[in-house]
Amino acid sequence: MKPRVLVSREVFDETLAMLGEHFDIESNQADIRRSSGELAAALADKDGAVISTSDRVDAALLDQCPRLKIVANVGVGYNNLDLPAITAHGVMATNTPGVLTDSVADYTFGLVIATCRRMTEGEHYLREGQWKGTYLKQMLGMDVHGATLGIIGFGRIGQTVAKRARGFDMNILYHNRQRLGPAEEARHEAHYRGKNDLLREADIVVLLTPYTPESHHMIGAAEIALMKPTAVLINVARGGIVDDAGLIEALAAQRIRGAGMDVYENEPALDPGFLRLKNVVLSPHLASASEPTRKAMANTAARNCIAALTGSTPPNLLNPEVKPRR
Ligand code: 8YV
Repeated sequence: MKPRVLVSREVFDETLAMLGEHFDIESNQADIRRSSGELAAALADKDGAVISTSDRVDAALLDQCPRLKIVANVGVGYNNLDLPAITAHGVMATNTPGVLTDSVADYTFGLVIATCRRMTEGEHYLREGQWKGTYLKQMLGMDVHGATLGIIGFGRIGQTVAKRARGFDMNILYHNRQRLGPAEEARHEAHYRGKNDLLREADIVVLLTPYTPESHHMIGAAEIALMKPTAVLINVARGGIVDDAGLIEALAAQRIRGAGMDVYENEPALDPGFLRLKNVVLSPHLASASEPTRKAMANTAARNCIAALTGSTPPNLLNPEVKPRR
């Protein structure tokens, strides 16, 4: 009997072909969204799952999936996984780090430029037929080159954003759970700051930290009040790291210049307050959405699943205390 694997959301044909060489696959190329109950039912007779970061895996689900040995996240962030519960059920969990780093760093810079230079605001203005010709003080923004960039969360993606920032002659500050060594800081031309000092000094604050109970509402009204009135905030990490209601209130009061958002609390049901604002760029969680990168993410998850169900240790195992078993 071939192991049975669920692919919870639409993937690329090549990913299904890769998995199909080893497993009986239940796919979802119609990309129908499942409730947690429907996901549990679909997983009840499965040995493995290739899932999206919007699929929640917790004890309640795992209790209904006695055969499950691996959950392979198609994404680097894994706040959708209750890792202690997954480990307690003897199930391996994996993610897809590295393959999306450059695409997310590119997109982050796109959001930085779009927010600082009011790019989408200008497009709406034009599309609404308001543009009557150019004039000197039209829709003035702030310069990105030479500005002070503050990166909160200085992992692979944060460091890659810093690499792009050096190309813009920016002064780079970073805050991270662990401070880097002097050689590493020198290599990235990045200066360590406590979170509040970074918020006070930066012209552009970029959030790239994992979403955990500790980082929940890491940026709320009090933190935004520390920022310069000319500063912008960019969230490409996870909804919930920012208190969206507090941010909306600050943007409406123009306590900071603007924000660029790719992730939201309760997404896709983001706070409608964002939609009434001009000084925010709104993106629907697209930071890794280049075709080569999304293919690499899906195929990486597939390889993790194949390794786990053929007795090897998956390359991106998040809970090494759980051993592969057939
Ligand atoms: C995912 C992401 O693409 O990797 C992550 O953690 O958030 C994105 O790259 C997104 O979750 C959609 O699948």
